[in-house]
Amino acid sequence: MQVKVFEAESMAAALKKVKATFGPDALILSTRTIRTGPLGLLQRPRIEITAAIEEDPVETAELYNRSATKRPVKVQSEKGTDESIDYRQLWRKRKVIDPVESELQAMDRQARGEDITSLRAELQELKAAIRELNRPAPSVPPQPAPINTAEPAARPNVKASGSERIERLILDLKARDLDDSTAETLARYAGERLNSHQLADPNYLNRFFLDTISDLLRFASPLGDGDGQKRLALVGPTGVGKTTTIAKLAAEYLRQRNGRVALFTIDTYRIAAPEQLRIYGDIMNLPVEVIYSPEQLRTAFAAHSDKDLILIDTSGRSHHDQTGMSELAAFLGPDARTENHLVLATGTRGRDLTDIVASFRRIPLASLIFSKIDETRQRGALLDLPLRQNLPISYLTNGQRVPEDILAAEPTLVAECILGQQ
Ligand SMILES: Nc1nc2c(ncn2[C@@H]2O[C@H](COP(=O)(O)OP(=O)(O)OP(=O)(O)O)[C@@H](O)[C@H]2O)c(=O)[nH]1
Ligand SMILES: [Mg+2]
Repeated sequence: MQVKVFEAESMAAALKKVKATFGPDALILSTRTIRTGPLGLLQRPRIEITAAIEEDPVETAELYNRSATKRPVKVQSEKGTDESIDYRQLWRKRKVIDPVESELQAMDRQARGEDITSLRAELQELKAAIRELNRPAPSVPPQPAPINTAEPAARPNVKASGSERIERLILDLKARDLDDSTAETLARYAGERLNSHQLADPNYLNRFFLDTISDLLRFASPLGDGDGQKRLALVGPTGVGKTTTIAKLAAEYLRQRNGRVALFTIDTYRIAAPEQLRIYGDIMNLPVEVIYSPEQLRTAFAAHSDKDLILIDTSGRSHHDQTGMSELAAFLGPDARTENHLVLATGTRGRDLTDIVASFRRIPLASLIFSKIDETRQRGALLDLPLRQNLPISYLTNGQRVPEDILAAEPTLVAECILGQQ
């Protein structure tokens, strides 16, 4: 990755320099206003942008510059002949491996055919048991167990299960970051349903947990559902990847179907925020509306009534910021008829996640998007939080690349992520 600092007299001029050097794949890492020289504050402020790129900057910048003129771009087709397409088409033609499809192909269907379906009838019971454990969090966070002192026999509640295998299973599930009570419920469930041979067989056990976890969760696929205009808003704490995920979703939608898309942002909190979305809008040739008030949002919806999909970016809000939450509710309350997806960084601590969801419930929440799954192996929240909050998962994001690093949430994939097999 190359990182470079760009400086100019205005945000627009600085962004132009970033685009010219790094092209459309540039990542805007930070922006700030600087004053230099002996006169300090009296100097005219300049804008500094720190940007980064992972690919060949010359090639991408050249491609972008040519597309910005709206003239057809010459690209080498897969057959080796030249063909003229516009940038929007080029974007759609990017080869994106469907992770779910390739995952399904890779699965051992034979093995999955084994008959554990009778166990699924019991899952409602298990769901209820896990929800039952949704007690208010203790005021003092539990201390993590010191490494290597987790002697199963020393744990009285574990002893009650009466099986060393179950004890080990509980520890194993906890090591995968599952909440204590969820780990114990799942392990006991396995203990009740499986015979000793099955419990001793790691492959069988693995398949059992994959299927059990898959069946416990609910999934939503907002881009694929329903007729009529879709209005998807991404909300969440600061820096979790909302804007990047908006760009990924727009690209994914354009790749899948020939729909009309507009990008809105109500993130006018920081000077560079609308610019970040504008860059993505430029790249995909999509209209971008910067919205300053709930009234303007209504007007913009009316102006874009011809669009199939409107993606709405919002500013990151600390869940402690009650004023910010009220502002958000004024934009995205039930009247706005938006589907609000809460984006959460997967590595966030469990108690914080619970507090964040509680705060964002000021607006109607349709589903959860777990971002940055590539940054942590501690992914128990993918199971605990949706179960306890009774919310479906719609997407996972697994990197900074736009549009590639997004996965539609799908049962096996999510279960594998939770069990650390992805
Ligand atoms: N590793 C990793 N980084 C990501 C992912 N999604 C986004 N990022 C990075 O996280 C940083 C913040 O992303 P943004 O999309 O600007 O986050 P945001 O939620 O819009 O941030 P605010 O608008 O400031 O609240 C950027 O550097 C992104 O490239 C992901 O799935 N994995
Ligand atoms: Mg943002």
